[in-house]
Amino acid sequence: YIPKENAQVYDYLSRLLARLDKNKDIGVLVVDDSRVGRASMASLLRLHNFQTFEADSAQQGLAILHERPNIQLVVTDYHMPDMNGTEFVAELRKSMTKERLAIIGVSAGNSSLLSARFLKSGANDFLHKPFCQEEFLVRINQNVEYIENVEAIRRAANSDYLTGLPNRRHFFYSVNHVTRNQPNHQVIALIDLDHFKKINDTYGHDAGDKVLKDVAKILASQFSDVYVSRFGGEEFCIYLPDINPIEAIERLEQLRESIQSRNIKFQQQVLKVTTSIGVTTIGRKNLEAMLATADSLLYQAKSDGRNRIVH
Ligand code: GH3
Ligand code: MG
Ligand code: MG
Ligand code: MG
Repeated sequence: YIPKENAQVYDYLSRLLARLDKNKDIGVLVVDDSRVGRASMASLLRLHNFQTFEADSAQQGLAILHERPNIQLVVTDYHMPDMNGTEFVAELRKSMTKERLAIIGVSAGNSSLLSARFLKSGANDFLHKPFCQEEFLVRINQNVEYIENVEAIRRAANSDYLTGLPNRRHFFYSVNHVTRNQPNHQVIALIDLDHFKKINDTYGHDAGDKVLKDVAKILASQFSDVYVSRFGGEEFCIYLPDINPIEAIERLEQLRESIQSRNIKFQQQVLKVTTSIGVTTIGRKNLEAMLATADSLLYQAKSDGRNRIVH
């Protein structure tokens, strides 16, 4: 129980604690040739629970970034012996975008020109030295939140809201990358729930949603090593690169059985569902052609009586 007058304080503290908890997984790299400058920034960051890394040169900074994929933010000095701050930023931007890695330039001196140069070379933000702790941390937080927000938007854009599976757009994007490398064998399976409309009509739309979520869970757990997508409505797609077609059919047969035997709990009821699956096992074709074949085989599975695989 929290008294009303304390609710605001409580709200503030819980947000702060949540922030600190997130920060422990976020790496921040401090690049500065001055040991004192580095240490003061790193200790402030540690106070806020960030995982900190320190480099005394741009080269060392590049090496650390290479090894630590959890680094989301770089704070870099300008004057350094091997490479100056803006050259360092330009180098980083060759492989990492502003949305993946935030960079804050820091330097003393007559630096309104310097801040412009930092931003032009690809930095997200700039701080004049000396700065107060408050400003430093506010900028750090703002940039970390920017990265997190972009990541959240990216995740939302790539996944299906109901099931959490990758959506059709994301599926095409990632599978097209793989098919370009022309794997020797590739298998596409189109999976469609049987008489799904009846479930909606009999038990309601929420029951239908629960069925879709349960089926998605089975798919995600049995095919976590390959590409799975909710393709639309009650249709799912699996792409298996470099797999023996016989093995692929065996795995899909297991899937069909798992779905058939699943007791889907909705409120006080137990629902059952089956699936029809169309599978193309002919490799070295483009994705659209494989999908078209799988689709016609799925259609055949339906007309042959459903709850079966046709390949
Ligand atoms: P068939 O065995 O021939 O595939 O029959 P079916 O009833 O499964 O196929 P049909 O295409 O006639 O119906 C699909 C239904 O799926 C119609 C649509 O309302 C429902 N549906 C699509 N998306 C959703 C969803 O997100 N939630 C729910 N609850 N229903 C959905
Ligand atoms: Mg320096
Ligand atoms: Mg259907
Ligand atoms: Mg359908």
